[in-house]
Amino acid sequence: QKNPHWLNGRNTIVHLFEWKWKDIAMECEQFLQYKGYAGVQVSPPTENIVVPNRPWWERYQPISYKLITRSGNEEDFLDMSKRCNAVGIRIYADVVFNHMSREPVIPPAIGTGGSPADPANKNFPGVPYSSSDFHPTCAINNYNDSVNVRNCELERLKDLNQRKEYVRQKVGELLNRLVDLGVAGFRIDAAKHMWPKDLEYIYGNIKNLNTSFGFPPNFKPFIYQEVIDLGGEAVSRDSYTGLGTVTEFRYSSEIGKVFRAKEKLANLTNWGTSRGFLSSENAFIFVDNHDNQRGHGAGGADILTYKTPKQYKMATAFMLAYPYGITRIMSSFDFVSSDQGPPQDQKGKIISPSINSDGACGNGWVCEHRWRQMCSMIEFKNVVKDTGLNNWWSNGNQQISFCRGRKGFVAFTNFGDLKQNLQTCLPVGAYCDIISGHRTDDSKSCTGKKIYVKENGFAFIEIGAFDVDGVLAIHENSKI
Ligand code: ARE
Ligand code: CA
Repeated sequence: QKNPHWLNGRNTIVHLFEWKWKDIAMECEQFLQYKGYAGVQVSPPTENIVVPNRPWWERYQPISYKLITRSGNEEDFLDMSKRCNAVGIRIYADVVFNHMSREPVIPPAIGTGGSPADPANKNFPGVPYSSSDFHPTCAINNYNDSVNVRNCELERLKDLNQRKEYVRQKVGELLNRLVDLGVAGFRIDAAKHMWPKDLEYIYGNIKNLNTSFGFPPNFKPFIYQEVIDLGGEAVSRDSYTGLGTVTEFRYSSEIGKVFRAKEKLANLTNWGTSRGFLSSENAFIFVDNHDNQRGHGAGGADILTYKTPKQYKMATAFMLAYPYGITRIMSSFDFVSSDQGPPQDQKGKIISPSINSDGACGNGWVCEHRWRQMCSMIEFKNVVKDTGLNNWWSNGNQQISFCRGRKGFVAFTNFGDLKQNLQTCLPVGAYCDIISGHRTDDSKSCTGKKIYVKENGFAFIEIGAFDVDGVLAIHENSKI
């Protein structure tokens, strides 16, 4: 349950937040498979309440377990799963089973699949669930009380009782149907608000992955549990690492601080577990997620997002260059207000991303996963697989570099011009910097910076303080 089942030569999950299933299938076939990505996290596929103006967070208020949302229906989901798995891209479903929706501000409650519900009376005929399937109403108001956190309502969302056999059965049916549809694993929403022993029971009843989607027999679904734990609360991430991997929000918070220059890059010799993060095989890591990119989750103003592109690309490059954790990249729609939902037409249908001639997205989608710098570092991570980190250098302040075995080299400056002769650990020759450009198809020239590595592995590395990107990377496949 800690193995994300990535194919060889693939890494990183892209969260195609609010994308429609049809568009994800296209993106798998036309882009992700060629760039070395490993999988896609999809938005909650279960029927959710329709909230006026369609804020993004309506999808975290289930009305039923029917697979009908603005992203598509069950047939669309199966088509996406078949097409993505056929090109080696795994699908991870964001599943919300801590709770159902809250009573709507304007009754009646209606779901994206047309199902009625009466949340105020904890009645969800679309499942069906009735009030006996929920905890008694109380509000989560004390994160120092682990019972309050599990048995009361997050944001007044009706809190299911996963101790009940019937609830476990309905959740199990949902998860197993998604396995039938070819998913490789699950993001467990609000895992912190469910008892580990209930989750253990539920996970234990999920069937093995579906071999007709290319999974070997007896593979268990990959589990990554959303547990926000920056320390100082009653519920700890350590209660969940026995069941599956856990989102390491301290990573997201710390990496934002560092690349906002609130800390010296030179201090990054102390990273990973030595900085108090989870062990690498338990740590599901990201620079930002759909909550904290808009102030809904943990990490506050330190979180880096597409809105500060230079720092965001440096932080993402560092995350992908450094051998730690299971990595995810956020792919957003452009937003101004934190409640704003995805681009939609007058009838409330989600508008598909357009793909411009330069490969960037339009129609209000940011597509960070398509940015050259992100894709280059995904390739870098694939090239340096199974190497360690060696030859760390720093100027004692905001300039660092390191090697990955003898296969890759990366350098950063977060202040001032970097102009140094540095050990790249690579064999002698000329290499293209994959951040400022790329190697041409004929492997004969570079569209960006060119680096000459001498016999002794040293090269003159230059990153101007005001270059577009504050990072430079070369690897054995960017040699000309
Ligand atoms: C929305 C409105 C609320 C309204 C509610 C019901 O914003 O005002 O009362 O609807 O109508 C998302 C949004 C919420 C939204 C919810 C339901 O973020 O704003 O409520 O959908 O529509 C805690 C949980 C953590 C959770 C975060 C948001 O521990 O699990 O809060 N994150 C997941 C998802 C969210 C989603 C939900 C859960 C609900 O990623 O997208 O909410 O399904 C400290 C604590 C953390 C706490 C954090 C933020 O860091 O340690 O535990 O996270 O504060 O409160
Ligand atoms: Ca709960």
